[in-house]
Amino acid sequence: MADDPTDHGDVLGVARRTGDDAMPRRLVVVSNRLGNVRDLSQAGGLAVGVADALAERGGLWLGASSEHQDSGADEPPLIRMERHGRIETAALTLPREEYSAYYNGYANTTLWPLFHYRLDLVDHRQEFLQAYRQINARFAQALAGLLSGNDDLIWVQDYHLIPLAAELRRLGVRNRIGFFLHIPFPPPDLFVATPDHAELIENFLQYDVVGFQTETDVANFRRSVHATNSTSFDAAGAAEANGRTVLTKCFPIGIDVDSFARMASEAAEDVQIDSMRRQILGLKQIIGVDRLDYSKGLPGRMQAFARLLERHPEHERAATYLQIASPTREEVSAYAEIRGQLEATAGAVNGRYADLAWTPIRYIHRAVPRSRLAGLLRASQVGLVTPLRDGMNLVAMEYIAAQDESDPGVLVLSRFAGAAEQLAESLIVNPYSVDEVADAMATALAMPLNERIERHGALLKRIKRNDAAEWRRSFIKALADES
Ligand code: ADQ
Repeated sequence: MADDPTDHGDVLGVARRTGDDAMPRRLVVVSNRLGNVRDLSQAGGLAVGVADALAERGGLWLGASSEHQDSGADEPPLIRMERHGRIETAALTLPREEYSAYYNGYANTTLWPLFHYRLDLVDHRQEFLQAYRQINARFAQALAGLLSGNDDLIWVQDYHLIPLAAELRRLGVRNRIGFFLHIPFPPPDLFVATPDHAELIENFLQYDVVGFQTETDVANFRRSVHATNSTSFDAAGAAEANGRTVLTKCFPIGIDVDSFARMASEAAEDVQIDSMRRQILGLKQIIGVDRLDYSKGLPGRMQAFARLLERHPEHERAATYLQIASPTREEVSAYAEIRGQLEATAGAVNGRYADLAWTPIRYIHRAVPRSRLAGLLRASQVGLVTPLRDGMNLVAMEYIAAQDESDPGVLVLSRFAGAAEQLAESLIVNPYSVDEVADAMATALAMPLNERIERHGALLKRIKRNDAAEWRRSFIKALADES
């Protein structure tokens, strides 16, 4: 995508045809927050994928407004409508405290850690659950009034909105409703540890299609449904529930490979200067790009870099590690803790190894414009993606897309990222083993050109086949029941 915020004709203005029918059914996407459709240059994969799906068919995008109501929770939500080319957006203004208990509370202190296998961080509070139910009911009420008929296809995004279909059904909505979970689904033994598991499963079963990132997540979900209420799935992944057939399936999300590759090859001047400086000094760069989230395994990654220097001292003053971590969910206490831990680890490693000419770890705690990010990924010889658990991880794919095909870098990838299911030619590591990650970095830094080209070629082919367009087409096809 073009970096110029005024240039959004590609995404918003042009009616790209899906080729399947002349009058596609209207698509209605619902997500917790609306992407900034005026400037998608700052948006990650999800916002771009959703905007492209809407631009292709035309449609409506409903999400919470960044402005909140201060007064009584009984006021009906205000809806602000805007049109951007073929996309209509509806921004819901919701009560501030209730929104916080739903978003910081149930979504990010109950569901996020639970679904990332972190029972130790889960906080169950009745007021969080109440707010979660209430905000979903408000979304449903608003959406019911915006539907143009039974033909609209409703596509709900992510864990914030699991009860939305149940709320819509209660209001008499009979449309096809699909749900896509962007994060992992835990195994049944972990899932049933939440007191609300039966309610969550009932809510999932109100959809027509429930999509996941990986086959592991699909299997975990089906087993959890069975463990909760004995419902079984047939060979095609369908089950009968509430008088409706629910299809469960894996739809791996991807990126727009060509546009990211284009951005990477048009790197900003300061990125080029930085990379020339490193070339002159003979320094190789290892890069990590993440939201600052405990699921991303960042402290372990920094420890692994320190271990690389211990076990492979030839990389002292020859390798540098750049970590870009954007601030996120700062109101949630576990996020403040991870930030402190990371700053302390970076400081300790630099304190031990740095000298006047070499800073081992460069740590940037802010969001970076996507075009610059693409350039930095291209200028790095190793991409380090080592989450402890991740739904997919788009940075892994962005790293591959950004590389120079004639001299590509090497991806080191956690086996616990959903992306590992398809990116087998990367160096797959166990992020809980500091030694293993350190050794993989050493292998990547020393890998000969022919092996790098071979691995990269295979990975590039894979991410082109499973790209963002394929993700949205296959989901919408299942949702429209066109298969
Ligand atoms: P996230 O947990 O946000 O997404 P990820 O898939 O890596 O994780 O997507 C992050 C996006 O934000 C990428 O496009 C990345 O480039 C961008 N980004 C990250 N740090 C940035 C920074 N400092 N500056 C600018 N941009 C930055 C959730 C799930 C994932 C799943 C996605 C999509 O947790 O597992 O892959 O949704 O489904």
